[in-house]
Amino acid sequence: MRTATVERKTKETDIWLSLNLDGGDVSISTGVGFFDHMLNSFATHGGFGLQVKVTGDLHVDEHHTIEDTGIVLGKAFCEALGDKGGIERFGSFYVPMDEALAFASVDVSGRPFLVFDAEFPQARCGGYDCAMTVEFMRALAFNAQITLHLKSLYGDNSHHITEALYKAAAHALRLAVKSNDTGKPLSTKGVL
Ligand SMILES: [Mn+2]
Repeated sequence: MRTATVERKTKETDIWLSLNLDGGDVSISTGVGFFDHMLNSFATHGGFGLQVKVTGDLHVDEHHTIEDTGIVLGKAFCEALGDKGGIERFGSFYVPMDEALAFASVDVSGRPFLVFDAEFPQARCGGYDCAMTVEFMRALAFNAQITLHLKSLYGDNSHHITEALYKAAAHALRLAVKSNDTGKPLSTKGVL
């Protein structure tokens, strides 16, 4: 079973998250409506089972809630992937959303890295600061121990640009974590 359940409690956030790489129920509650929308899209398009319950310090702002959810989701990916054996390892995907186009490329490498190149014409999507997308994706990549490249090629609407980025990341991850039935890490080193 490629699953993980991770709990993390700090003075800023209290998070419970359950991930199944091979699908299952999707149930998201973070207290930030647009972020729930993004995580729902991420899980649905990635084909992941994902249940998330977050109680964060939203009286401050949404920063800790979103970044810490990225940390916990990344830890869940890392745990669910185990020794990273028997998967395709690489995945890349373009997602258009109306006028916006986003690209994502993933290597389940064991070497955490994020390259993020996107501009957002509007600063916010509802209660979500668009500056949080890079924070979430960095937390996800570093804690999952993956290399993640994300690029917005163009777009006029921050909701479309952000959603295309989350969906592109989801599809790239879906391809990368797909089972290849070898049971072994895809590496000349033999270990990832
Ligand atoms: Mn939308």
